[in-house]
Amino acid sequence: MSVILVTGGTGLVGKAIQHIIETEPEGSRFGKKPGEQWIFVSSSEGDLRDPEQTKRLFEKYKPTHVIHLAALVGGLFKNMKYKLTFLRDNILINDNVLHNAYLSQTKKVISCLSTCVFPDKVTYPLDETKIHLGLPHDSNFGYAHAKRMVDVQNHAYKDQFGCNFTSAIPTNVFGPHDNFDLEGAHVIPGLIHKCHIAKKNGTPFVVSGTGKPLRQFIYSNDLAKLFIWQLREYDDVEPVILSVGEGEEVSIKEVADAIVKAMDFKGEYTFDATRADGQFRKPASNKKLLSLMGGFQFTPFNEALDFTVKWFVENYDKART
Ligand code: NAP
Ligand code: GFB
Repeated sequence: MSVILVTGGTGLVGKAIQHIIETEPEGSRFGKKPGEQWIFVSSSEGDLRDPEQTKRLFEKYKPTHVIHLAALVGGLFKNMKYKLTFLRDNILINDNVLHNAYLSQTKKVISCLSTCVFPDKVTYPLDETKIHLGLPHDSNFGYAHAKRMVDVQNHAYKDQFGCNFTSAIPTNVFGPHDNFDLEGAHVIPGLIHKCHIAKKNGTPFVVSGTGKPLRQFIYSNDLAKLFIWQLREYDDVEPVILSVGEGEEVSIKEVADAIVKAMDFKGEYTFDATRADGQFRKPASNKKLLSLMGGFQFTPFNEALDFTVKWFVENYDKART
């Protein structure tokens, strides 16, 4: 019997993993396996910044495996505003989860980093060997340092206690059940929400920044399959980048144009260049992932975006806005 605890299980990525586990054929590569119990928890079951609540969560579920997603998460503007909070909350969460996994002899933990942890000044493409080769972009140095520390912790737990702790490095993620809150959201949910408001009120759709920065975006349901693969088939302490290919980089303007098209927005559409652009680009290589998996079919960006826009409009009343 395996008990797989997914911390942060009610968020964008957690909900996608739950969807894949519940919809893929049982026993298939990305489906639930016989004898597996999957548990998806939010902070209502325990604030993981608190050691006692974390201890009680592990005592309650006694997980054999953990996919550790729980984190204080946000887009560029929220990260710029709350650097200490992102640093401290995420350090607390990660230390409590990893130490309780060690104490309760959890067989395996996959923790979640992000491509924003990479140095801002380093040769491209970004790959798993470059995480610690320089400072991250200033816009999210709090979050980035907390996330980088997980890689350090994983190596330390392995060296001293032989723990099987590893990590995933997703690129920017989007999909249903995202956080669409205008102030804290990442770019795609933020712009979908903004465009929805502009269309409803007949007001301008204003994109922050110049629109020039480049990003790679992975659809949450694709990322979910990659996490399930990593849980089942990858047991090395070194992280794996979970991303679409370098060739899939798109500009923020291309993203905004795609949102305008997907929402059939006909109103005024402008850019506010007085707002920050953040990191210009962070092109990550998925060569290691594809060589280990033997290939993977990513959902085309526009198809995933159309589905996400449709989900948001249909679930506006219950979405996180
Ligand atoms: P999300 O939608 O904001 O969900 C965050 C999850 O973490 C929620 O279930 C939340 O539960 C939980 N959580 C937050 N603070 C907690 C606390 N103190 N104690 C317990 N649970 C807590 O985030 P997401 O986008 O799914 O991100 C999941 C993981 O992917 C994170 O580790 C993030 O760093 C990483 N990631 C995300 C992206 C992206 O573009 N979204 C990119 C790269 C990496 P409540 O709702 O109850 O607070
Ligand atoms: O997803 P995002 O907020 O974060 O994207 P990062 C920021 C880029 O989108 C900047 C532009 O170039 C912004 O100028 N943008 C345009 C907007 N309009 C908007 C908008 O309405 N909202 C937002 N948020 N951006 C994040 C890190 O960096 O990457 C997180 O801060 C995390 O920690 C995430 O790692 C994956 O891609 O810049």
